[in-house]
Amino acid sequence: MTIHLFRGITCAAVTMSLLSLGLASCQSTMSQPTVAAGKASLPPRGTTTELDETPEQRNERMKWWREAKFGMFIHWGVYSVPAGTYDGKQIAGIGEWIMNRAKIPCEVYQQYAKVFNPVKYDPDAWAALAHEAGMRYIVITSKHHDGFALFPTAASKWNVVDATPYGQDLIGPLSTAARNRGLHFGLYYSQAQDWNNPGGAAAGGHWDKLQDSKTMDEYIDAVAVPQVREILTRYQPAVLWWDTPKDMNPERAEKLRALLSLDPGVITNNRLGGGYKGDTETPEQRIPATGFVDRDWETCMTMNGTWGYKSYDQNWKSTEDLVRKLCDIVSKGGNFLLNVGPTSEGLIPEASVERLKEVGKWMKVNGEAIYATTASPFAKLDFGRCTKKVTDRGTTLYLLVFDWPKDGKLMLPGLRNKVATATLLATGASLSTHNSDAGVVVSVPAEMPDPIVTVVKVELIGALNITE
Ligand code: JFZ
Repeated sequence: MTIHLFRGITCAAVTMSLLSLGLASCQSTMSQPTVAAGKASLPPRGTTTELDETPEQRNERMKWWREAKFGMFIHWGVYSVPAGTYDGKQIAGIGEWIMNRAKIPCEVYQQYAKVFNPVKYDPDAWAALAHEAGMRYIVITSKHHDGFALFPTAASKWNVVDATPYGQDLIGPLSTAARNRGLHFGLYYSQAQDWNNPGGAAAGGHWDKLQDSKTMDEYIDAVAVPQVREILTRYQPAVLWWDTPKDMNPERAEKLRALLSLDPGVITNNRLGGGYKGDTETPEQRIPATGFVDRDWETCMTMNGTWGYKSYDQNWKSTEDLVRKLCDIVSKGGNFLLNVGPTSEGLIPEASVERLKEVGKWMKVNGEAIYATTASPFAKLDFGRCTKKVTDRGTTLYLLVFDWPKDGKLMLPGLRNKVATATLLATGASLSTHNSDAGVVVSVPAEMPDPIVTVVKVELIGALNITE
């Protein structure tokens, strides 16, 4: 029996045995089956893309996201109240998992909502900060694994309006503020794990009998489906970021996927489960060695060691590290979704604010080398990374220099094009170049002008020509 996959790949035997286990998935390595022979009851597979889009329509839908390159992830919820400490003990691991890690009973955890009162929340200040950092989109947790909805919902009382003294929608005002700043606005939604709404999945299994008082299918029908319908219709997010498909299956996933038509153009990630691939790969806390073939991708990462706020995590990455990570990711064709974890008062930690402003200073000068660029044409460069822009007129390379050359020469190995102009992007100062047997050599000043990353812009004549 053969299963035909998208892009003409087949993976018959493996998929078949997984299907019979109810675990249909060739997840990480291959595309998903459209129709499994003899399994007519399976729902149709694929994203909205794979089902009813031409490649041109898909390119059009993905355009803003591919050009944006840099976004802000926001993990915010009731877990910012314990902020990493429960029962007098610092709980190891990421802050938003504290309920699961410490096996806090639902009734106890729900008390935190009674003191979740983010009176200092200023959605316009958050949007302004993202904008100042050079970010082009925001993705915020509308509901994380603790099941707490940051928006009003008819599907559960466990939400900001019904369960907190603050009593107001947190999502709508940020959606408005982001759009007013010209940012795209996306929502994260934990569709599978939900530790407070009965029947939701829990990594490691349930620890409170309330969690077992309904089935997962009841949870999907009573909570996840209505809430996803609410957020898609009310906020029309540009991104819907699913997470941890624990215990998802094709039937459950299809109920959620079917809602995407409520929000035309929405971009989804690969974490819905049930065999759906979505639009984007989501390497987490790491930058892949190379990009993905034929897949859009986005690295999400924390600035310290946690997504949700932990009062005592001061393990911050440096500005230089963050800028270089952005350069590394973009040179491989990906996007960078960089996280902040606001406090229960509604403040983004000062260490994050400082770094984002510094990243923004670099982006203001060098953003041209980041936005709307595509991946480096070179397998390896001794000095750092590279991005490119290809137009009808020619090709522009942006050399992202991490290690300033001692001999004053940047080598572009195997490059055969003539160079029209080479300049320091920051100042426009022109640089001399020559073509050697080994490739193009760009001569640079003795001192590194920008120790974070110095960008050299190289405009080439004609179509890119690289031979090793
Ligand atoms: C998930 C969440 O559990 C976590 O709290 C946070 O929201 C993060 C962005 O996403 O954690 C994951 C999800 C996927 C992987 C690892 C951690 N993964 O694919 O390796």
